[in-house]
Amino acid sequence: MLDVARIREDFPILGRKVHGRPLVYLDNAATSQKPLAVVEALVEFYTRTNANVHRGIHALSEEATARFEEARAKTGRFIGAPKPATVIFTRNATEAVNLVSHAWGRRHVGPGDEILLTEMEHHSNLVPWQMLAQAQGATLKFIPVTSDGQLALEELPRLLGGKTQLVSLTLMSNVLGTINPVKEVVQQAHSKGIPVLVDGAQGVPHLPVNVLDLNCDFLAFSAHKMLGPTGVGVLYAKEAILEEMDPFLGGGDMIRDVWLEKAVWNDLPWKFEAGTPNVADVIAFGAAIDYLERIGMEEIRRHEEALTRHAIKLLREIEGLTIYGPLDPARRGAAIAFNVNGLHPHDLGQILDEEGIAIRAGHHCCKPLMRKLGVVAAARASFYLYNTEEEAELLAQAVSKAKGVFHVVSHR
Ligand code: 7TS
Repeated sequence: MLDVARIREDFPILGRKVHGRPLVYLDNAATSQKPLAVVEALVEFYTRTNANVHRGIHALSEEATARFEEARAKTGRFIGAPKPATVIFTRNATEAVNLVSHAWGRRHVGPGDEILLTEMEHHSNLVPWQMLAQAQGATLKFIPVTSDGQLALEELPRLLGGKTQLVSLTLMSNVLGTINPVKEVVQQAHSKGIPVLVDGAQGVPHLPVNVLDLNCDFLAFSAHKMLGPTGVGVLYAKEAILEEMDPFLGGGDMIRDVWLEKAVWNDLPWKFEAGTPNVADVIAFGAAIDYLERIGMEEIRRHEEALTRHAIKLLREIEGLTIYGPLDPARRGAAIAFNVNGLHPHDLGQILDEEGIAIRAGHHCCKPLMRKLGVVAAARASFYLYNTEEEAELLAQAVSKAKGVFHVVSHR
């Protein structure tokens, strides 16, 4: 069992009030809050160590470089990567996917080729492939989503054709909460020699993830959704793939040697990190990983599964409320999207905000999925390690109350 009361003490923001009410932060799928250890790592870096990396021979630069590379090693260990050099820092998960669509995609995807995605992808794992397909004359295919928010896996053998160059799918949906059977998808794709990119933006913060176990070829995720600062993303890829890939961006740090007419590339991972990286935030991300590891991802998953069970049970008791995605907490994460009959999710979000409850309302950057669900928007409550059962109860009470209020207002 997580000692949630103790954990909450590490997150000063959770003690603040919003509109005079204690904050109930349920927008973790958008971004998580940060523990003091992460904030302190930032302050410590800027007050003691600040210097550029991989350059100076002076003490500060050497220290900054060592701590930056230490954070890379930690990140690699956290996801079970065989070598730190297979971990590339980007700005966010979105940039990690774009890195692959440019640097790998332009070489491997040609006219008539296919890229297989799913109908539940975030725009970050959809639009980059649309751009690539358009540039290269390729086609996108999609694993359908069933009415209960799961992938129609029986379609996979048919969809993995001779022209498929890549499969790219999310580990966990940011709308449906669905945890996808990525390992199974990887096995089927690999049996046909097709590599797989996993969008781990929602999965990595909430589930134990091991890239060797998944056997995925690429994994993209963002630090800010897992207690780390904004401005740091990660691309993991198999070493052989990275070695063979051309760089994405050109500039300082990514070169071994440069002449006026040409350049040769640096070793991994720096070949993919042009320009001054986000040194301070990467180091603070290391502190976030330490924090998550101290608590344990298995424990976090167990806590969230129990919270999800509780929240779904309470929300289902509200008449006219529809939850999207699987209802079984074992098959899903703690991002719960829903709609209430006769109540626009934006209005609901606003009413909940007045109660100090932060949720997200909108299309959640999944417009095609919204169309599939037959809605333009949904409300979404998303939980993390510091959320409590009482907060799930406050959410359900506030939704019931909002329904009552709105019913009265709309019938005046
Ligand atoms: N993939 C998934 C599955 C996501 O949920 C998100 C962000 C991204 C990729 C992109 O992450 P970024 O850090 O590059 O922006 N999802 C959300 C969300 O659900 N609400 O706000 C951001």
